[in-house]
Amino acid sequence: MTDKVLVIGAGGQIGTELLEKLNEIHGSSNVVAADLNNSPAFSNNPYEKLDVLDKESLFNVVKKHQVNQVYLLAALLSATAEKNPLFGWKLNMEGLFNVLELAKEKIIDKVYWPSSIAVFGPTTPKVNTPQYTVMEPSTVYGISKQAGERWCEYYFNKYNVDVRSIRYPGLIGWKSAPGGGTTDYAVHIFHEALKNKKYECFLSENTTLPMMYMPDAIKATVDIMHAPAEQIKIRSSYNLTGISFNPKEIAEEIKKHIPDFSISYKIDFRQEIADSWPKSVDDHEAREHWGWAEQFNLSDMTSDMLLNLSKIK
Ligand code: NAD
Ligand code: AKB
Repeated sequence: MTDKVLVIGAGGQIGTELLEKLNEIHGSSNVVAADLNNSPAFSNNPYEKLDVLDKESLFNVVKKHQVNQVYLLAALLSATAEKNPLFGWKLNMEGLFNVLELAKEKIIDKVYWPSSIAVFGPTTPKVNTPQYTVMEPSTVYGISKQAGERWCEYYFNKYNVDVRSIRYPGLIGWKSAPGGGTTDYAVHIFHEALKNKKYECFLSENTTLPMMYMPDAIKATVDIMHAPAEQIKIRSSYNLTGISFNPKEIAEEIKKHIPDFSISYKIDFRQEIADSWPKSVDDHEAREHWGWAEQFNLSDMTSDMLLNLSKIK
């Protein structure tokens, strides 16, 4: 049977790029893009205007297109959720429940839902953070992701729901804009370097965080979704790592291409969020269970970002 895939939140930073890859795999007519608003990124796909909080409309879209797999990307990210905690909790949790319930009722048979390094908190070991460790997130976003992970595992154990998840680090890509996270600086810095040769960073120079280039994140996403079910041994969410760096290090890397680029610092509320997250994570379970391996290091990513952004600027 041909898979019919629904991507909810398809117009966001990840959805825009994931859609391209899913179109290659399934054919664009089998990939339905859903979001609050239409986007040129969906021009090849069937589009549904959908609020994931509207359970009935979600059900109708799934039935109309005979969807059997859902990628749920709609969420408030860390910085945005801190500004609106109750709505952040509502969207991130109720959206997930609405999709998990469809899988529980066997209306769909597979779910992808991303978690984040935000599940970790100030009491978590910061270097090479293990898969299983102290998790006391201090942001509403992190609390919602940690609760979401627990519910994913619960639905798998109790209802045999085939739900798969990755704890993405901060993602960096040139095809789409970031959506309100703490790691967004690592995308903005490239745009500003090409446009103005300078960047004012909202995190301090030594704030090291786990990061990943978007092609690696998209590869991980489709790999975990296409792995045989028995290889997915963790049904909460997998640690996943690509590169760890801080603003000073990425600025140095950009200077190799744009020698007169300069960075300055004006710290804001996102520093506290970043300080609560790991510097690096240990992802050996993902590597062993379903063969995860990243392709891009900091130098490869920087060259590729600057090359592609300079073509479209
Ligand atoms: P984004 O903010 O760029 O995109 C989210 C999309 O969801 C937007 O297009 C938005 O319009 C849509 N949306 C919002 N509310 C909706 C609703 N009620 N119904 C339908 N659509 C709605 O986010 P992203 O960066 O693409 O992240 C996608 C997922 O990946 C989120 O769960 C996020 O927590 C997770 N994640 C992202 C990163 C990252 O660095 N981008 C890192 C870790 C985890
Ligand atoms: C954010 O900064 O909120 C996201 C994330 C790491 O979850 N990029």
